[in-house]
Parts: sequence; structure tokens; C-alpha cells
Amino acid sequence: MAERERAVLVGVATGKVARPTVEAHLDELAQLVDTAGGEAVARMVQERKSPDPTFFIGKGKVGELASLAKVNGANLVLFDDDLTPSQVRHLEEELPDGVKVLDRSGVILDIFALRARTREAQTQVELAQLSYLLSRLTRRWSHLSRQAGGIGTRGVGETQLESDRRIIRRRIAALRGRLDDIERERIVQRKRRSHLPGVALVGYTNAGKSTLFENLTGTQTLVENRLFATLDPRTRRSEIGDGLVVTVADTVGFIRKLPHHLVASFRATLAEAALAQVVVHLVDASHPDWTDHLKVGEEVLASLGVEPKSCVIALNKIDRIEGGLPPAPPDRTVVAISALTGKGLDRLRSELRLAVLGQPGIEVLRFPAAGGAELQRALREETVVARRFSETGIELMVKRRKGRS
Ligand SMILES: Nc1nc2c(ncn2[C@@H]2O[C@H](COP(=O)(O)OP(=O)(O)OP(=O)(O)O)[C@@H](O)[C@H]2O)c(=O)[nH]1
Ligand SMILES: [Mg+2]
Repeated sequence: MAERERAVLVGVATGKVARPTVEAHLDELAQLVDTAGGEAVARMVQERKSPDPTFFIGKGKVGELASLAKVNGANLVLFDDDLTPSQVRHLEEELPDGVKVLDRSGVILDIFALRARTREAQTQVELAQLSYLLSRLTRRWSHLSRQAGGIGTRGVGETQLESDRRIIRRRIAALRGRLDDIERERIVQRKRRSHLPGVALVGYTNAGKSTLFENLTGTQTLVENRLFATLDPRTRRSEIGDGLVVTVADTVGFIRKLPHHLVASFRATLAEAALAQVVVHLVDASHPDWTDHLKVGEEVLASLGVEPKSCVIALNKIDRIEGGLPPAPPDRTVVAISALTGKGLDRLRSELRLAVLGQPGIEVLRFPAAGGAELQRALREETVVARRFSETGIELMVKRRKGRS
């Protein structure tokens, strides 16, 4: 999306999705437009039983949409739901000249393309864009081959599209190979620091992950009141009390209707979360839709194979909540915090200590205060993640690698 594009947002309320929900989704879409460098200038919501196969909205509404775009000087019409290539084409035919039609997935892809900085993120974005393109080409191709009945025409179109698809497929294969290399490097790096237990910060975009990361690790990173501020996750050491040192990983945020091409290519980044010993699932508890955000996060985590019981839920931004805290899910470890003011972080750290030390593979070795050769040997041979001095002596928390006793 180019600078200062002016967008009309369109949502459809069906039997399944009520109007207020659609409005909330459009609020979020407006924020996505802002992140992409554009501006939402008008919106339209239609209630209908199911989407129209040709235009997604009703034929009559298309005329209304055309004048709405014209009056507001819009050059973009943005649907909250995924459109088929033929719906895009039909809509663009009916709208004023120069008005582009895009869907939520397209905007998210644009944002990721705009903001990716590292080689890994850029490769993942290009892979996602090409997969998106390929699925469209395939569909358009079948459409064309049905239409082009004249002798010769079909062959020509087919050859052109076939070669386009071949080029894209070859590029996709090359990118996959490159991603594999990057992933291998990442595993080597992880092994180098793997003696430390890992804590991953995950959650809906704008929940405050990077703010918490800064607060826990004392490093500066990009914190912005924007969706998808972080695309290049980082990992740093942090002492979480009692001498226990962990690595903390900031991650890419979740969002509802994340295009599946993106989910697939960001799996590697999110795998950081799956490999962490403890996952902190951050939620902006001051957001009216925070329970939805929690649900979206839990779904993504489940798809990554992260066990709910290895998650600590952190209800963030409590400094913005007046009165009581919202009711949290039962049977889960829940901590109320403010990543900004630091409130509740001591409690979070102590929950993290409990979670880390409760992990399989962590053992506590006790030595008399004088220590001696036994202690020296343990310090030399074991992977010590924390040490504690008590009245009776010295305790070492050691991590035993799999396959060693
Ligand atoms: N009032 C308040 N604001 C907060 C708190 N934590 C984060 N914020 C604000 O929320 C906004 C988003 O914070 P980030 O840390 O960038 O959020 P994020 O989860 O990393 O977001 P993405 O990287 O975009 O997924 C910023 O404006 C922060 O200053 C908090 O505890 N209280
Ligand atoms: Mg961030």
C-alpha cells in the first residue's frame, strides 16, 4: 500500500457474525491501514445471510460503495474478509477508475513486506507473497481455460500461465531452501545458549510484548502503539531472581484472520515459542476484545503444539483499568501486570521461577557452605542455571540434558 492511500472499509455481518463484532473488526482493519501508511476515510457494513458469490456484498450495495469511494476521494476499497480473485475483478469493474480492491490478508502481507528487516523475515514475506500469488494464478488459469474456447487461444494462455507458474514455483523452492539454511543457523545459535532455560513472550499484536521484553531484559527495542511493530524477534538474557538466568524471546504478534500463507512461513519464528520451557501469553486486558485476543492466541499456540499448562497468562496494561480486574480463565496461572509501570512484574518473575524450576530436567544440588571438591566438580561439570546461598549451605539449580543421568 503506497503512502497516504485513502481507503473505504467494508464489512459484512452475517447470521454468524453480529454487527458490533463487524464494527470492532473494522476498527482493527483501520489500524492495519494506518500501520501500512494509509488512511481509512469511510466505512460500510452490510447485513446479509451469506456473502454474494459475484461481489461479496449485494449488487445494490456495490453502487453505494462506488459513490462512497467517489465522495471521499478514496483510491482503495478494503474488505475485512478474504475475496476470491473473480470477486476482486468484478468489484473493480463496477468501481470508479483507479480504485483498487484489496482484502485484509493483502494488507497484512503489505505490512509484513514493509516492515521486514532481517534476511529471515524478508525471505518469509516473499515466500508468503508468492504462495498468495500462485493460488490466484492457479484459479485465474482455470477460469481462463474455461472461457477461452477459440482454437489456439487456450494453448497460448496455458503456455504463458504454465511458465509463470513454473518460474514462481522455482523461486518458492529456492526461498524454502534459503529458509532451511537460516533455520539451521538458528538451531546452532540456540544450541550455543541452550544451557539457559527459555521464556517466550507471545500474544496478540500490540499487547505489550516488546515493552515487557525491555522491562525484563533492560534492552531497548521497538515499542509502538501500532499493530505489528515487531517482525524480527529478539532474544536476550534476563535474571528473574534467586540467581536464575533465562533467555527471553520477543515474538511476532498474532491477529485474527492471519493469512495462512503467513502463518505457514512464520512458523519457524513462532517455533521459538514452541521450544521455550515457559510461554508467557500476554493479553492487553484494557482492550474491549481482550477475551477474543486470548482465544486467537490460544488457537495459534495449540496449532504449534504448545501445552496450555506451560503457559503463564499475563493480563497486561492494568494501569489503564479502573475498578476490578476482568475475570480470567480458571485452572490457569494468571498474573496481572503493567509492563509499562513495572507493576506485578515481581509476581510474574516468581511465577516464571516456579515454572522453570518445575520443568523436567532441572535439579537442585545441595552442598555445605564450605563447598569443597564436590561443589567444585559440580560447578565444572554441570550446567548451572542458578545458585542460591542459604543458611545451611549452597544450592545449585542444574539443567540435565536429555540422555544424561
Ligand atoms: N498503559 C500501558 N500501555 C502499555 C503497557 N504495555 C505496553 N503498552 C503500550 O502498548 C503499545 C504496544 O506495545 P508493544 O510493546 O509495542 O506491543 P507488542 O505486543 O510488542 O506489539 P507488536 O510488536 O506490534 O505485536 C505501546 O504504545 C506501549 O507503550 C502497559 O502496561 N500499560
Ligand atoms: Mg513488539
